[in-house]
Amino acid sequence: MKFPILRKGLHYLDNAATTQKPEIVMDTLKSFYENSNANVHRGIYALSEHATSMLEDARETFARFIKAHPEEIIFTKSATEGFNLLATSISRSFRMKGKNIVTSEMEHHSNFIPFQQIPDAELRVVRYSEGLTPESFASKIDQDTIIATFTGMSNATGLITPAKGIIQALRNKNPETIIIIDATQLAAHSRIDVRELDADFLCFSAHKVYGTLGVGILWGRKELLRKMSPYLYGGNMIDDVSIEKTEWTEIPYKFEAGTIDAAGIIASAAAITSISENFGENNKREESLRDYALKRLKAVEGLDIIGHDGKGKYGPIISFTMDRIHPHDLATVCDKYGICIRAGHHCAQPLMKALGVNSTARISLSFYNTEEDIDALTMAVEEAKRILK
Ligand code: ALA
Repeated sequence: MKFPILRKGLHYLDNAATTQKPEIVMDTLKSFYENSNANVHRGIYALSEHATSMLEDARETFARFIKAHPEEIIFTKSATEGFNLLATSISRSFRMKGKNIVTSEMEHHSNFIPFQQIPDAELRVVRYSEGLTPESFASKIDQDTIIATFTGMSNATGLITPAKGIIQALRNKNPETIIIIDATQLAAHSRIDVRELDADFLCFSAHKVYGTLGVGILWGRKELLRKMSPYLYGGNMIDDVSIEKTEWTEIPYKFEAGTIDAAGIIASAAAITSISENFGENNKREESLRDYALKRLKAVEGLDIIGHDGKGKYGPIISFTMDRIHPHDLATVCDKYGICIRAGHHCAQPLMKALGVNSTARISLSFYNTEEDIDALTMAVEEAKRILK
């Protein structure tokens, strides 16, 4: 796979923010707009039917990627929109008064705020210090828990939650609870089988699995999706509209109001097909790069790594702080050497508060990274110490 942007001298270590795109993504986008562009599910002419069939093939590709049925795949504009869709649609469809919602302190804001903002329901939060374990989740849930939502992998620290065990514990205590998984980070680094996982909903974004910006994937159990009210109202999601009332069309289209980014979805599906070929080997490479990075960073005096301490599993994301150096200053020094790292609160302020920091520096690795990228980072970290301390 070729990644044109990865020219010599660029050390891209911010893959949790977005991954770089293989050539096939740009080629597919160009070809779609040159040869196949028409609005999908609307035209009764060959060009539109061709674009529609390409879109539905892409839906099948995403379904295969997580072992789901195509009709359970809803395209949104981001994982964030997926969580907002769920929070809004669930509260439009089920009684929320007297109910509670369980989540964790480790969530990205996109999987926290939409549920925090639901009126009438109590928010119960599993604290980071309790450990994100089946037991800690089970201790928060009761017969009134309507939603439990948590991440499969922290975007801020790389900690992987024992999602299957947590889901089993939740199901044992309340089989009716709607379980949502944030797979935004997990999707690029771990094979997902939604049936085996046994959640009800799962969201991720295409741009973090080598697809285009502006495409989100929401998987949901069809029985639940059929019961739920739409999130956005508009074109292409109705059966019949009259002045008195509107009847919705079937899933998944009921949740896809408006013109969707067919070109981006089709190009993102091409990325998924391409990465699926060597998925397991790529994940192993990411693990070995993570171990190399941990070894190099642990050797830097004054650098504190968050987690990666033998307790729990971690993906290829490493967050760290440095004695008397602000993460933003560190990121600026790194940038001078063409090293892209993220610095900040990573849209996970409750977690930052639990860790007792305002921000961290973070590297996040992809299989296309190299040991040289990590060597460049350690050199820049030492340079930052020399300049800034
Ligand atoms: N959620 C993305 C990140 O963690 C943007 O960087």
